[in-house]
Amino acid sequence: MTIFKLACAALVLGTITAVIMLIPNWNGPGASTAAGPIDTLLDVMIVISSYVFMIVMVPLAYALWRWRAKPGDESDGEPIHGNTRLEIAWTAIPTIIVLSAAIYSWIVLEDIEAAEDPLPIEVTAQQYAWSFSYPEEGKVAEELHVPVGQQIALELRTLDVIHSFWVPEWRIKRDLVRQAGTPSADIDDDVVVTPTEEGTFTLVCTELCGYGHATMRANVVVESEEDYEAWLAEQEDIEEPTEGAASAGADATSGEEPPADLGALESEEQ
Ligand SMILES: [Cu+2]
Repeated sequence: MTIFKLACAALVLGTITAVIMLIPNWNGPGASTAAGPIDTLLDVMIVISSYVFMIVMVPLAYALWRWRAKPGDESDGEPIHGNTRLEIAWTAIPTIIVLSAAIYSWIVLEDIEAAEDPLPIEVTAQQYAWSFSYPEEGKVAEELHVPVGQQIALELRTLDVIHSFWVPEWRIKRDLVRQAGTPSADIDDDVVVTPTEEGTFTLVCTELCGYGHATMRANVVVESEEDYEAWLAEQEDIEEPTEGAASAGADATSGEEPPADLGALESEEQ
């Protein structure tokens, strides 16, 4: 009977916790096709976590109250032998919960990252700035402009330390990791995203990358196809790296050569 009452208490308190925790809009406004599925995923995780939390806390609180030592009682507790059935249960149930959550997350990620003829844009990070190049149009820019409703594939790469690409409204966050032995190739795949709202957003570096990390931001402008085309036409052309002596500008955008002081940049971080 006690177990039944505890279970009921855990379910009621778990429900109350879940309802309260679902009230805040934790992720803020969404502005891409990924926002809906990601926010639903978070809500499901919040509900699961609320019940798990109360299923642990209610019996713990009950045990602390019910079996606390009487004042002046210095004796040892009774020896307790293992309970095989209970141990199997508390191993199997969390395994099922975690595996189910992992499979659900995997399905959501596969879904939001499914590419259908996206517009390729190269994103280059270095301490402490972002730059963007549009290989199909041969343009480079310091702001990221994209047409609304167009799926884009962002090819992320870093010229020095690890950075992380985050546009909160797009629900996209991905580390940029330099592959050992290559100048700038990123070990990760492209990030695919379809912006659904026009406006100006902020690209934030969300991996602590050095003393200038907090300033490592860039404007992201989502606009109509016409505005995007007009803006792109005004941007600089991609410089072709000259044989043997690529200019600093080409380094930052093409990533063909590491900056000459790359070693110095990296040692600063250690
Ligand atoms: Cu950073």
